Amino acid sequence: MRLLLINPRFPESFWSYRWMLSTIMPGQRAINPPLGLATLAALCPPHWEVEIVDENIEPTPLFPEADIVGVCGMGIQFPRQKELLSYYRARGHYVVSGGSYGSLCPEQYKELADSVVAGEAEYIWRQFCADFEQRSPKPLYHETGTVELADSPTPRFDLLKLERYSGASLQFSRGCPFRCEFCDIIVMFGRKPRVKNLEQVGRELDELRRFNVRSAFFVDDNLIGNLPMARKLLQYLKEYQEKHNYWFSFGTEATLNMAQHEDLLELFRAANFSWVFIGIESPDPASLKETLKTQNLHEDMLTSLRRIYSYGVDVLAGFIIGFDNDTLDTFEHQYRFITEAGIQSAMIGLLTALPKTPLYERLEKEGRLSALEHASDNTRPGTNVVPKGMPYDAMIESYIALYRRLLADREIALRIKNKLRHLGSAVYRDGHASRESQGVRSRRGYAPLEGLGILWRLVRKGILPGGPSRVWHFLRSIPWWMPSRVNTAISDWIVGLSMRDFAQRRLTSEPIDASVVKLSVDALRSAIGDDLTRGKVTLSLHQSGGLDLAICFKGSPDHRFFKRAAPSLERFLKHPHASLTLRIEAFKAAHISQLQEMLRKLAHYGDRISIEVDERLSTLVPIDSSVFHLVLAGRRD
Ligand code: B12
Ligand code: SF4
Repeated sequence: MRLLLINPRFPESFWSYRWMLSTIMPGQRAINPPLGLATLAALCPPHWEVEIVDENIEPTPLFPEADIVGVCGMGIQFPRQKELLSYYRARGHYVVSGGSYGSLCPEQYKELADSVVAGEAEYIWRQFCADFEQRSPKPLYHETGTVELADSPTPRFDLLKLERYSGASLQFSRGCPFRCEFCDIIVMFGRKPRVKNLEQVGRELDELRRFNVRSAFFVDDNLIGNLPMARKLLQYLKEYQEKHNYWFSFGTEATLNMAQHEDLLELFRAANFSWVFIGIESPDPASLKETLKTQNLHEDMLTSLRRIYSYGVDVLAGFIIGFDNDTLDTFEHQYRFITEAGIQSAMIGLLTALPKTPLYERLEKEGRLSALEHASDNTRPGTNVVPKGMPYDAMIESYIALYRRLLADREIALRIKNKLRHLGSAVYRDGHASRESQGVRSRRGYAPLEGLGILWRLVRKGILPGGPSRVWHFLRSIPWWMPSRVNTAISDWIVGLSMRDFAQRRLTSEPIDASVVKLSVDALRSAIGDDLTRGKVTLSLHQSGGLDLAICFKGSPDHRFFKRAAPSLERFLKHPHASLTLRIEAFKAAHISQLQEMLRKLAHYGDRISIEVDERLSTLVPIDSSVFHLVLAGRRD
């Protein structure tokens, strides 16, 4: 049996870190690989041939040789997941849906997939495989109980192209004991954390070492959800690291109450956790109480954060604005907190109600869910929640303004300073051993030449283009006298500038300047005028939410078309609300390299470029669907 598993392309969101990946880390295409698919692959019968395609790092195959195509997806991927399911289904493949959103809302997939796999797959996927081999697969496999994680296999890391990601992931536990009102995790995985045994973890780490992975992310919902087991894990990891010369740098997600357990923090440090993602959500205790995030109320949150820092563990954090208790003043409170805490990677989102959560149910009863906005991305200037304490439009404006404010050069530098003041030494930070572990050779981090390359690209493509003011803030934020902290400051600049690039392009309410658009479209018309008059190419402009320019190749254009069109198209796409649709109905093989050259120039705007290639031409004109939105025509041969 041949199974193809696909992770659909993500639209850009906070965690895409697009600028960082495309500018500073050439070769890396995404932050993390799809661990769910690697786990699913390991659950298949051994005689099945399995392939994993992650459309975020490689194109999806248009004519795969597969009996079954399985497509996963978070809510944010749902539109692309639907396209992929319907394309492969129309081509005669048996299609199966699974993953995060399908686990939360299986009913959405009823018409889209031949079989819907909802929930943890360890038991039900094995059942599906057996049924499929017996030619009697069912339309729905729904895990309504929970899975013993001892029954979860070592993921098939060998099927992932790990070198194209910033790090790899593994999982120790599922579930979280808390009950935050907005959370879908406890709806999907329950409030009783379940864990793998330590031998399983050891096997997974051995596998990752085999693939030369140094940076590993425990994707647990809350690594310390089961405190006694978390202690055992950390002790185990500490010993593992000692035995393997501190091979790994770890990161994870955990709750802020980790700061209440100094023995635990010491273990985090000893096991070489360099960062932890924490849901801080709000500096306002009333908002935290409202959303039942009571685990953040043990003490002053800055004190907790600084204690975590003091163990050499950096903090990435999530923040939410839009609780009923929040007003427009909340934006100022959040700004002050994030700045004082020195949190560079601050994922700030507007309160969003995910289906099936207690928040969703409450707001539905109160008639406060807006049908206009979908709830899949928490980091966009919009939400499906009708706020109570402030007008919607003012909230959106303040949200955009908060990001802009936090991402000014001065602010990035200030946060670095505020953090470094409290950041203790890690066992290994940036290749420098702390006193306790002197003498043990560090094997993590970048080789000196690689590190220099990163710094060089940051300075050339990130710092210098910001002019003298950015250069000044950069220089004053680097603790040159503390070499072990220099890399932390450099990473924070990379993160800050990447978020800034994201916010500038994605978090904007800037109206389209019609005259600028007209200029670039007129320039395009005159550059390709001959092809237009000969009817080889048609051009039209449509206004909906933004502006879409549609170009259709009806005949083969002049070979100079592509070179001439590229500069005006680039100018047009500079506007964040502008998009381009290319429809290729006719094409000459001789023009492929010119088309590719034009697309290479436009790749930066790839997520706003849709390309539709007539099916007869799809092998002649290959389009990289990991860069552009490749429109998939769902036709049968
Ligand atoms: C790791 C992680 C990430 C990583 C890696 C993402 C990736 N490439 O997979 C990063 C940090 C990049 C990330 C980013 C985002 N994430 Co995220 N992420 C997670 C996290 C913590 C763990 C996912 C994981 O790997 N689990 C381990 C595997 C083994 O379990 P699993 O995925 O559940 O898979 C099981 C089953 O679902 C099933 N299965 C999985 N796939 C398939 C496919 C088929 C065909 C079948 C049959 C079965 C099946 O089998 C597996 C074994 O049981 C989850 C929380 C969670 N617990 O799910 C959030 C989560 C998935 N993320 C979420 C969100 C919102 C995002 C972002 C949009 C956030 C943002 N605003 O930027 C971005 C989008 C991605 C991007 N821009 O890159 C939401 C999704 C909400 C939803 N229900 O749709 C979650 C649930 C967190 C939350 N509650 O807020 N994320
Ligand atoms: S702490 Fe995090 S995972 Fe746990 S219930 Fe709250 S939001 Fe969900």
